[in-house]
Amino acid sequence: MLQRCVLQRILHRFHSGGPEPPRSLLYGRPAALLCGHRAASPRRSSTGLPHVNEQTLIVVKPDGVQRRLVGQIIQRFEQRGFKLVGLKMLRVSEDLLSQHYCQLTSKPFYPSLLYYMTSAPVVVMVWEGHKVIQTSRTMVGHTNPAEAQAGTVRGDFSMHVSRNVVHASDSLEGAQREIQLWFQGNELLNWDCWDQTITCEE
Ligand code: IDP
Ligand code: MG
Repeated sequence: MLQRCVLQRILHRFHSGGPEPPRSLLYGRPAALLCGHRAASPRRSSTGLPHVNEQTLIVVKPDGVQRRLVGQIIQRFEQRGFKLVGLKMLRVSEDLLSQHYCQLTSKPFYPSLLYYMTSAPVVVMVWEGHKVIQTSRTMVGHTNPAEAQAGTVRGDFSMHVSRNVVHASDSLEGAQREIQLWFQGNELLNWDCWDQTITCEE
């Protein structure tokens, strides 16, 4: 009930063209975006909701960037309700990539994977939300696009395992390790989505 009242006040202010709602209206806290070093999970966001702030690493691989799929991939995570807390484009070094794929170094395809991933820019992101790691893996689909379900990123946009468009962390430990590998703490933004109480139960 209290949530409904708060939402009605916010919506009323939006529709009446008023100023943006301060966070104090929503959460009884100061209106500010907070920066700082963050662990992937578990931790509390500034909303105090511990269960919605799991984080995962998503990388749009070189084929995804070259095929201009970045926007469509971001859109899928946004429309699902997840919150973007980190985003950058870079040409990844062999050093970083070898750490990222440290479990695959003995695989026969590893040299070509390394070459391909370092051959052109990637877009790397950290997404946050309730069960984001598991949900992202489902959204991304099977490693081999030939086996990926239609409706998944790989099932919709790719056909070969060596060019499967996107990376998603596969576990909590993996996500924590990968986020720390790709991002400095101050590159992640701790901010509150005003729709958080609509997309997730407190
Ligand atoms: P994942 O990306 O679904 O987590 P992993 O087994 O961790 O799959 O493999 C990492 C990446 O290595 C894959 O996304 C894919 O780009 C590449 N890869 C995996 N298996 C093969 C293969 O058999 N041939 C070529 N590339 C592969
Ligand atoms: Mg993997």
